[in-house]
Amino acid sequence: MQLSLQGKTYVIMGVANKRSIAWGIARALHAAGARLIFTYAGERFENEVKKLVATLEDETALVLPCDVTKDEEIASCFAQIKEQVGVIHGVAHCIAFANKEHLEGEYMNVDREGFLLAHNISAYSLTAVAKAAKELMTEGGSIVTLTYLGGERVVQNYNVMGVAKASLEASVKYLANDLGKYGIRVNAISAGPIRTLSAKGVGDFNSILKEIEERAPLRRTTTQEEVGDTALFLFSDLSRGVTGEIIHVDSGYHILA
Ligand code: NDP
Ligand code: N5H
Repeated sequence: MQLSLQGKTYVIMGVANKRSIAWGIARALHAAGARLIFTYAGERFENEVKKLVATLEDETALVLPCDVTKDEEIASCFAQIKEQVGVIHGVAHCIAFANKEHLEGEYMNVDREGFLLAHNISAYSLTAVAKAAKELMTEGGSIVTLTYLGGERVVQNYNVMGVAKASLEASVKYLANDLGKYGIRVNAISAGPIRTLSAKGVGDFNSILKEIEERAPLRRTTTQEEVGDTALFLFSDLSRGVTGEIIHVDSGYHILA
């Protein structure tokens, strides 16, 4: 059994720039010989994504719009993929959003609209995407999403995103149960903090990283490459017995009190 993904096709959702975790996953899958399809939310990052994808020098790569708040966009995105590629073998869901003002201070200050927005984009979207992807995953496959420790425990400032990640993690388990009979596995990677565009503007991100360097069992922060390699394992047959799992790729930080 090998880690080669030659002859397999994966949809990568959530590349904003070269720091994106989704891009770390894309590089690992590309190196293993996979064909990749990229989706982006808004025109804001379309050019950035296209520029990055061009660096892979793979003429078979596709770049399509898919704002996950729009059912019709999810439907047309996967319809286009079906038309142009046919069968897919997996999806990397690397998408989350909450209003900035709800990522500081007390959790309970979130309003109904902000709560629903965070849950819509960061949790419900996995279920909507899994349902659309299932139709193209006729040879079975693997769906991978990204979560964070703040979905299991209270982490200062993570707030409504922590509640949304708890919902995402429960969705992983229910989807794994629904999709197992079709040979489709569903897992999450709980990544340690990585400096990405989403993490930008987080006041004390430096001190969060410093605490990990000082206290995490491996005494270093998490890299995009580490997450990419674990995703590669989850997309390959080496993980064929693993589903409904939340794998921590965080230098072991989650085991600490
Ligand atoms: P990025 O900012 O690079 O990626 C976030 C992505 O979410 C962007 O590509 C953005 O797309 C996408 N997105 C937001 N709204 C929508 C939407 N409506 N439809 C489709 N896509 C949307 O940050 P990360 O790489 O850090 O984040 C990826 C995932 O990793 C997230 O789920 C995050 O919670 C998780 N994670 C991150 C950690 C970290 O420390 N960085 C730690 C643990 C988990 P666009 O740019 O096109 O708007
Ligand atoms: C405990 C922390 C620090 C608090 C930070 C919370 C981060 C939450 C993640 C969400 C996804 C950030 C977010 O929605 C930011 C937006 O309000 C503003 N940013 C944008 O619109 C940019 C341009 C686009 C590209 O971003 C998105 N998401 O579309 C958590 C950290 C230690 C770890 C961390 C950063 C976790 C995580 O889930 O990302």
